[in-house]
Amino acid sequence: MKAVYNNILGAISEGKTLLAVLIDPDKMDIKKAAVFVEKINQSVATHIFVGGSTVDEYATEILVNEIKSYTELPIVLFPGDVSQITHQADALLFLSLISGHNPDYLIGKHVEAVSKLKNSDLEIIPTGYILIENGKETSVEKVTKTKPLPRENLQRIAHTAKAGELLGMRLIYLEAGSGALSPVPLEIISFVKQELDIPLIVGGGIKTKKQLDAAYKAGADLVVIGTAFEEDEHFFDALKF
Ligand code: 1GP
Repeated sequence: MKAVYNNILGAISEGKTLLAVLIDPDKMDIKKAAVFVEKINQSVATHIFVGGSTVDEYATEILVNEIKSYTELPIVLFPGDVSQITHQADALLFLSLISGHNPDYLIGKHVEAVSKLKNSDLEIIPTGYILIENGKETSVEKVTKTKPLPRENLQRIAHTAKAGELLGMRLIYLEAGSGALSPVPLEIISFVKQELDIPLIVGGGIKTKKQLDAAYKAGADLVVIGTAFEEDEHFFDALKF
């Protein structure tokens, strides 16, 4: 057991920032996983997240098993659907899409997941997932049929995050969407951070070291990057200490 959540809290209390590399099973060629994971091992990354909006059944489990044999980093599921839950990972972000009003993503999918979860050793981390408008429709919007929160309504975004915390969620994830044209604005990150007493995850559209550092400075405790690594593995070198 890796005690993923407590380790996140511990790292934050020591003033550390965390970085998750997101691997989408739908995009990762399993034959290339070993080399890719080795790059992650050599980088500043602290976590591997696995998930995608649309993934073939069993693809997640096959990929997680493969990744596990090459790394000691915690593997955290960031599932787009119940079918992506596998006991082979260390932890599961049990996501509630609290920026939207689709009951399937607020409780329906969770009920569906129980038969998979009740006898599992997966560490389950309830996570409030908040989609922020970024100028183009994201695949999360399409799949979940929800609207993101408008960027300019800072108060609403912050109160949504706080409501998630008050409902018992252990993490809040601000999401601009995979491959977003621009990341979550820094003022939104700092505004939300001021409201929260739980760790803040930020992801979507972060493609440079400058953007990564700015997200941390604004208050992100853990940043998630997928596309930038998929498109150019040299980005790992850019992030060296
Ligand atoms: C997507 O937040 C993650 O859910 C990461 O986004 O692929 O744009 O890095 P990118």
